[in-house]
Formats: sequence, structure tokens, C-alpha cells
Amino acid sequence: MIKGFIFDLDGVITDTAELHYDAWKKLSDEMNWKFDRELNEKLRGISRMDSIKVIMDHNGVSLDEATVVELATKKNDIYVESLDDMTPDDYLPGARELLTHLRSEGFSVALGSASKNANKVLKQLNAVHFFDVIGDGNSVSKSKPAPDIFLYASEKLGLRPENCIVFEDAEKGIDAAKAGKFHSVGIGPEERVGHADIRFETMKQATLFEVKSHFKE
Ligand code: B16
Ligand code: MG
Repeated sequence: MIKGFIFDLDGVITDTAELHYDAWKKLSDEMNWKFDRELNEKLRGISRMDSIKVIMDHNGVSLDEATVVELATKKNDIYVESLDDMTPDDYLPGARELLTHLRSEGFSVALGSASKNANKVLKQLNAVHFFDVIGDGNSVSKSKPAPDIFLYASEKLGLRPENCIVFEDAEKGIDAAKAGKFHSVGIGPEERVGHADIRFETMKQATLFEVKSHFKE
């Protein structure tokens, strides 16, 4: 029986991928690194430190750890500043409606994001009240595809993985949900999240009615 829902943030509740792109692009331009939208796609759902390593590998660059941390912090400062412009109009279409519906139906709801800035994003969206538990990049040390963030969220909700559905837009996010034995809903194209239990192109199609009808016992 489904009792809880665990949501990824970027790509499910709101599209921060565009802001991450702008910030990585700015850093890359300063460093004379190649960075484009195709490479940005590879950063979907993975942590900040894993992201900078993907970008450096792509550019054949290797630097000492302290410099890498410094550069990742620089990118983060640019990203965090850009979050100031985010407003409650920036939910992905359908996301706020689904969260509202889950609340009115009495489901438990948690966030399971890799971002260390998730609290700020939720505040900008005025979305904090939708969540019983906020699991983010500060909650666990092993990032997706490890299931830790979702296990943290379900444990805090007091639910077993088989009673929870994870919503994810990233390939590694669905891998993480599966590794933790959660039910999964993929948001996005087949080639990215086709391995989820059920997939919707966008959050707009992922209504509670549609989701419930797939997972009913
Ligand atoms: P931060 P999610 C992820 O969010 C993003 O998809 C990913 O691109 C980003 O690198 C990661 O958060 C870490 O974000 O730098 O803010 O800690 O999809 O897990 O909600
Ligand atoms: Mg995501």
C-alpha cells in the first residue's frame, strides 16, 4: 500500500538545471573549459563535487583537491545568487497541484534531493509546508545512484521503501530508487528514465489519479 511520496527537486518540482547550467558555464568560461548543454545533461541529479569532476574529465584537466573545492564553491556562489530571482511562479507545471493534492489526501511527503541548497529553493518557491521531511545534499554522504537519500527520507517518514513512491528526473535517481527497493516514477524521456516503474514526459501528466491507478494493489 502506498503511504508516502518522495520527490527529487531539480527537474521534478522546479527546473533549477537551467540555473546550474548558467553558473557552470560562467565558471567554465573563466577557466577556458568547454561546457555545453550536452555536458550539463550529464550533471542531472549528481552532486556538486561529482559535477565538477565530470567537467574537468571532459576537459582533460586535473587539479589538486583544494583548488577543485574552491572552484566548486565559486560556482555555488553564482548559483545561490541566481536563486534570489526564483519565485512561487517557478514550479514545473503540475508540481504544485500534485503536492497540494497529496496534502489534502493525507499522504506523507518528503524531499530527496542531492542539492545542498534545497532549503533555499523550497523557501523561494514557498513550498516548505508541503514536506514532512526534507532530505538534501547535507543529509547523507553517499549521493545518487546510492539509495541513501531516499532511505533517509523514508526512515524519517517512518515508512518502508515498499510503501513509498520516488519521483525522479535523472537516470541515476531512478537507479537510486531501485537500489533502495522503492517504487519509482520517472519524469522525462524514455532514454533517461525509461527504467522507472512508470514514466511521464512531464509533471503535468503525473496527476495523483494517474499515479494511483498504476500502483493500486
Ligand atoms: P547543489 P536534484 C541536483 O538536484 C541537480 O540536479 C544537480 O545538477 C546538482 O549538481 C545537485 O543537485 C547538487 O546541487 O550544488 O545545489 O548542492 O535533482 O537531486 O534535486
Ligand atoms: Mg533531479
